[in-house]
Amino acid sequence: GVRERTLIAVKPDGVQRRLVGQIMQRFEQKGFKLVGMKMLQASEELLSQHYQELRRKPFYPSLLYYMTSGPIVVMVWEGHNVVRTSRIIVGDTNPSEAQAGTVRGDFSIHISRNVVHASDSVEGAQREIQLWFHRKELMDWDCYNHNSTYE
Ligand code: YYY
Ligand code: MG
Repeated sequence: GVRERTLIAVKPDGVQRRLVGQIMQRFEQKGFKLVGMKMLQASEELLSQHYQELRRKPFYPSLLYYMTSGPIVVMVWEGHNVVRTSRIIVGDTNPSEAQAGTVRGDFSIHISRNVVHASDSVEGAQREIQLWFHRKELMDWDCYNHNSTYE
């Protein structure tokens, strides 16, 4: 439905490189609705829950070190098929494989510094949104031009 939500995060490298605005613009111009956003320094505790499926991967320690190295910007975007479409906007995990026109394809070179996070399933998105946001931090608001975006 049009109320599907996903978690997008600009990682420390993206913040350092001042890419927050350009990344947000891609979701706004597509027509998705921003329903939550904050800047924070992520704790290892939170990140270990966020990346719980990757705990045994060889790159996991360096991933956590990098993700705690500076502030990140976490956002919740809402709209029809937003989880799947966001993965397309963000591009392949490995920037060498990411198409030009995607965030990772346009702004990154190496998998360990791929600028942005996007939830990979509707269930995963729900889990991640609950992890990063309190319910009251998510705004329920009506977009005045909803009918220009949806039937
Ligand atoms: O969902 P996505 O971020 O595209 O990839 P994941 O497989 O969930 O891995 C999370 C994160 O881990 C990835 O964005 C970069 C990092 N990573 C890595 O540094 N090296 C790998 N071989 C695989 C993933
Ligand atoms: Mg993932």
